[in-house]
Amino acid sequence: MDQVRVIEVKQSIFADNDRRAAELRAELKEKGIFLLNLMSAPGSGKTTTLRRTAELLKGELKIGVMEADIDSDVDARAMAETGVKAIQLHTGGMCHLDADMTRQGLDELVDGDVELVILENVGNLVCPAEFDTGAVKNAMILSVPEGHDKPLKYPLIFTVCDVLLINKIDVLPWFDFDLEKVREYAHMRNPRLQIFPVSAKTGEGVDELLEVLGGWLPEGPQLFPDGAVTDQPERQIMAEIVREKLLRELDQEIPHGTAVEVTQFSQRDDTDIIDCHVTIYCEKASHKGIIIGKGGAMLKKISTQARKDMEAFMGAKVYLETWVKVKENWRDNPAAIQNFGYTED
Ligand SMILES: Nc1nc2c(ncn2[C@@H]2O[C@H](COP(=O)(O)OP(=O)(O)OP(=O)(O)O)[C@@H](O)[C@H]2O)c(=O)[nH]1
Ligand SMILES: [Mg+2]
Repeated sequence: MDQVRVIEVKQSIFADNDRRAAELRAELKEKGIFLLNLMSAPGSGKTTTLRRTAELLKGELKIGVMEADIDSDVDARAMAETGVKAIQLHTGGMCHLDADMTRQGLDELVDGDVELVILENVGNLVCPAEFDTGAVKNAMILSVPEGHDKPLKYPLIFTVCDVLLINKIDVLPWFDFDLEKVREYAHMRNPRLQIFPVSAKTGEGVDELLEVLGGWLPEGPQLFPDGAVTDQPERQIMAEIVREKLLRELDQEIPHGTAVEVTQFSQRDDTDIIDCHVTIYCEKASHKGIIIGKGGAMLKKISTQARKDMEAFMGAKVYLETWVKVKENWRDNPAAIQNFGYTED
């Protein structure tokens, strides 16, 4: 894309930014637009994280991104490459965005078909934290090379955020960065802060972040009656998805003898999130160990792959919990076979 729109935003002449931010938040709620404000020091990985998020979510959600900077359109161009709507906001030298500046950007970006807007605030750990933008949630990134002492030195930004991403964990081996210490210091500032170690470069940890984001978004269309259990065919398809992943990963080690039972499949009240609980049955304790894998790695891999397919099939966020149990000789037991949804042929 050759052109991205650059909007020169003007700081509010009104002193009461908090009130104007609250008004903007209420208007966005009415329109069904979720605004997320992302803050961090320069270079900690905001744009890289947003690019990865946009790639993963763009088929599911209508996303818009506002890139704020004192100059250049580098970030908006990078975002536009992912195919999401992106505009660049120039702050005229200001090191933050206020609610009116955010509103000016939204007026240019939103033309009625955006559900999630992410604002990449100007890169620094001080000024952006002092101005409410009108966002529903605030997230921040601290990257490994910046050091684990930052919650001690820049307290406010950790206090106003809902989520902290510890980015660039792929370079942890080369830095004296202590994940436990940063958790401790950040929670001293804000005990409610949700903390996610991620690598925007490799994608590690990004799924967990997307789950939180999905939980925040306004209600989508109701998929089932509240708390209701869905039709059997959908449960069966969920079981088949898990079984397919099992076979793909472990066909050599466990050729036969696994069954998959969906023990819960329901929609959470007032959300479009589906809770899906699955038990994988195998015939031997040694098979259970193989399915779970070293440190749970194999089960995590299977569950992650299955969850993605389930979400694509259902068009909704799925919280998948998976257990593995040994049920010796279940294939000789007709009741068990029927219970797992298999026919005896
Ligand atoms: N190793 C590693 N590098 C990363 C990661 N995320 C981002 N980077 C690199 O860090 C540099 C800065 O990333 P950006 O995404 O531009 O950071 P930013 O926070 O948007 O920067 P500003 O917009 O300038 O404030 C780039 O060279 C990225 O490739 C990561 O997870 N691991
Ligand atoms: Mg950037």
